[in-house]
Amino acid sequence: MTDTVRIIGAPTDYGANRRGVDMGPSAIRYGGLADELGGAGLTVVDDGDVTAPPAEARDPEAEAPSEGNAKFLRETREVVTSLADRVAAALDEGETPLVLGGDHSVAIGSVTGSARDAEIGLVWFDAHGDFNTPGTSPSGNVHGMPLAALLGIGDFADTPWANAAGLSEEHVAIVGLRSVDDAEREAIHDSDVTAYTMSDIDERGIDAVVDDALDVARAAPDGVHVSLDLDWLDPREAPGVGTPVRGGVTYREAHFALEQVAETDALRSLELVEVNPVLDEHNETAALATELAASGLGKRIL
Ligand code: EXY
Ligand code: MN
Ligand code: MN
Ligand code: MN
Repeated sequence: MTDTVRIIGAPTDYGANRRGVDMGPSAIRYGGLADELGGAGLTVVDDGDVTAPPAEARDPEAEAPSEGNAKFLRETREVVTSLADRVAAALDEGETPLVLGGDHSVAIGSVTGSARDAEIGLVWFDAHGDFNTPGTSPSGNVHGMPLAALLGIGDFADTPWANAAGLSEEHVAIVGLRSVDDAEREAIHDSDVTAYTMSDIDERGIDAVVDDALDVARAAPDGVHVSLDLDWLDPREAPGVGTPVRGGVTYREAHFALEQVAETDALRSLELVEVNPVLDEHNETAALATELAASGLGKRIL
């Protein structure tokens, strides 16, 4: 990665089941992001936010499922298209994009932009598989679908807006799973994605699992995008998320994992998603996100 980090906010809640995650970029900035990154010796440029009108400002028809069983897919498509352009432009400038969500559907834009004209790997830290499609989703919430969209799984096949050209299943690793729907389980098994559950972390330790995940992603020649869903952490550490699941990684495990990311020197782009300040306690999840970003981007204690 380069020493200049470009912050790009993607303030959406179209893909989530709980309102408030659209305030994530503000909360993370307010939580001290620039200071944390500056303290890590990085040059920080803040690109502001991509345009994402609040759900209330959209066509009331959009409240209903807009495409199949996927809510706000149209609106999500608009946001991820402009986000992808911003991410690709930052990379063209030799900068490291840091995307702030927003719900996890924004990853469709981050990864598509990062994979433009490049063959990249992906590490997806998450409690959830995010492997549903409009046809399998129990909720219709697109934040449960971005990995399937990026890989063109099921009804996402042949949707160029969502199918990241420079991303192959064999270069994707999911880490920390503990909430997976039946159809997602089947789709993950049918894919060439490598998936590690919390049990794998219990059994082997965070070091071995994250090392292996990074090896999977680093097999791609042009670097690694890291997508960090804050619900990867245990809700005791990260209460400000819309879909908390007990039994996640600890504060120290999360930091160690992000330090491993930095150590590989393969990071191409990073995103922090699903911080919901309405559900948070004194902005602590947002502040945690800033600390984890600094670790992933190379902060050293000594
Ligand atoms: N699997 C469930 C669904 O598809 O509705 C829950 C998804 C939650 C996704 C969160 C953000 O990672
Ligand atoms: Mn997610
Ligand atoms: Mn999640
Ligand atoms: Mn190691």
